[in-house]
Amino acid sequence: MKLSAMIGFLAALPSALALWPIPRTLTQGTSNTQAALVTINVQGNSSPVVTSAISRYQKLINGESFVAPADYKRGIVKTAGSLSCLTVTIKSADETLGLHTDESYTLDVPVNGTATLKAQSPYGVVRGLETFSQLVTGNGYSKAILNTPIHIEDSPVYPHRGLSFDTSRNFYSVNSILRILDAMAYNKMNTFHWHVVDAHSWPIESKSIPGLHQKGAYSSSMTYYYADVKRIIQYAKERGIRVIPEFDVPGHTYIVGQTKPEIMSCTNKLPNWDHFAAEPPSGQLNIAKPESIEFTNTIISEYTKLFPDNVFHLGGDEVNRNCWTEDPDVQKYLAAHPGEDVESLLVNFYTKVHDYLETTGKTAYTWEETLFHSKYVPNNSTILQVWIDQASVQKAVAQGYRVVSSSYDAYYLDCGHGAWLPNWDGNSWCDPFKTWMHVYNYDVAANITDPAQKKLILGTEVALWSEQSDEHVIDGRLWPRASAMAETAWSGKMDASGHVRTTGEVASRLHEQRYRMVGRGINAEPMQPLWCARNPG
Ligand code: CP6
Repeated sequence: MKLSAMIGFLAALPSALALWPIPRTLTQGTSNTQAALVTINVQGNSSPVVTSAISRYQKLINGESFVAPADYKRGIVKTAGSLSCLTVTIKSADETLGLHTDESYTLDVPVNGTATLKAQSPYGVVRGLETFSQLVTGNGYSKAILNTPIHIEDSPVYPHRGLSFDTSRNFYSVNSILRILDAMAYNKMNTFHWHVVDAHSWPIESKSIPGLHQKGAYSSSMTYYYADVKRIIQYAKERGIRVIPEFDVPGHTYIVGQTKPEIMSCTNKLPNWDHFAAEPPSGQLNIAKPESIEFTNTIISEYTKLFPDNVFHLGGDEVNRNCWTEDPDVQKYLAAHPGEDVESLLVNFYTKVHDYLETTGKTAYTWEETLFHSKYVPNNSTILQVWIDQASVQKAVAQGYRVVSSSYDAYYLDCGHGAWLPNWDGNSWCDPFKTWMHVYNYDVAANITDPAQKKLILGTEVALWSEQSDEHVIDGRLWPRASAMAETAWSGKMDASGHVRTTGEVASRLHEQRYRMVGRGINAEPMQPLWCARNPG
């Protein structure tokens, strides 16, 4: 084609909008608009998050090379107007991030002239700019927004759209974590639940007990120092993502014994580790010792200051009673204290550390076992993270708790990659692989009809346990399967007319989102042969 023939025309552009997650309401026209160079500016109030988002999306839009593959075969697209400017306005410059954060936005793209993005908060701007960037499509010569005029009103169905991420079993560089945060923002996810420590390593600097990272990190280069943590939190904030840290107690704590052996029970029992723990190496804080509570409170005191989010995760998963009933120190303690037993010790432990957390002004977040597998009754502001099954979601909301679901059957993205140490025989407890369709089909609200109980569902979190992943494989392990959850958590299961979206209906849109992520540097897995996209229908 001659250059002169291209003026006013764009070849091979898509005819359907490829937005992911799909906005709550969207109306579109039949024109197309050139968007070769769009300048984004703010009218009125601004904020550092808005400024940062604008410079990021300005670069992304101007550099956008995304070509929706579904349209490789489509013909010439005529443009009826052009867009040179996007004007952003916010009502409030409040940048605190939390469950209350207003992420809503309204976006108007006319056939010709100036587009407008209006939001209540800086984070609505972050979400709206992502949507705007997804509207811009290129063909290698030029860029356009199709199906103008467009009017979008959008806001999330659930306030908590997360990723649980384990940096203990294997280490992830800071850069790889930043890349995950980028990809989360591309999918409008807003919560990075950082399962930072576990039995295998303690990769985060501790200023109050330096032995923890000095002896517990895989190496000094595999350590998140305070400056690294602050960088991750700031980077996340600029993308509207909260960072909620987890310090898992009293189980999953073998590594603490490298520094504080005197507060441990059942450390590294071999060969019958599975009598004592869900996973080797075994080891739990000795709950008969007040020093275990002191240790935990020291950790809470230190890290509630480092992490600004008002929610703090205290773990509580997969506690094993044998670890304590067979511990000579625990036995000695119980013999000297008639009327007490392992259950009362555990209630005492949870009561003391949760009460201490409350004095810091933070809300407790905890795995479901803290409620269901102990006699402890968390106070009613506690958020429960469910992982076992849908019945747990129902039980938790029936008891009045706010809940986030990471149901392993739907959301454990580590599963299905072959057995490892505990199961070299090939019988992995974590199989099978969860396909994006399986992820998409999960409904966190299934079987919950009472509106008051429904309101207690804060959202969902995919989980990536890292026994068999590290930064070299993480992109494909997460994407596009986490994107599938992201849409169900932002857009909900149903469209405006009450129709439950099917995987068949959304597949091509997700496929395009996958190509968009690849274009932006995320090595997401392909969903099907490229041939399918070139031969739609
Ligand atoms: N580590 C921790 C894990 C798991 C949990 N907690 C886990 C359990 C079962 C499966 C996958 C992961 N590896 N700390 C459970 C919350 Cl199938």
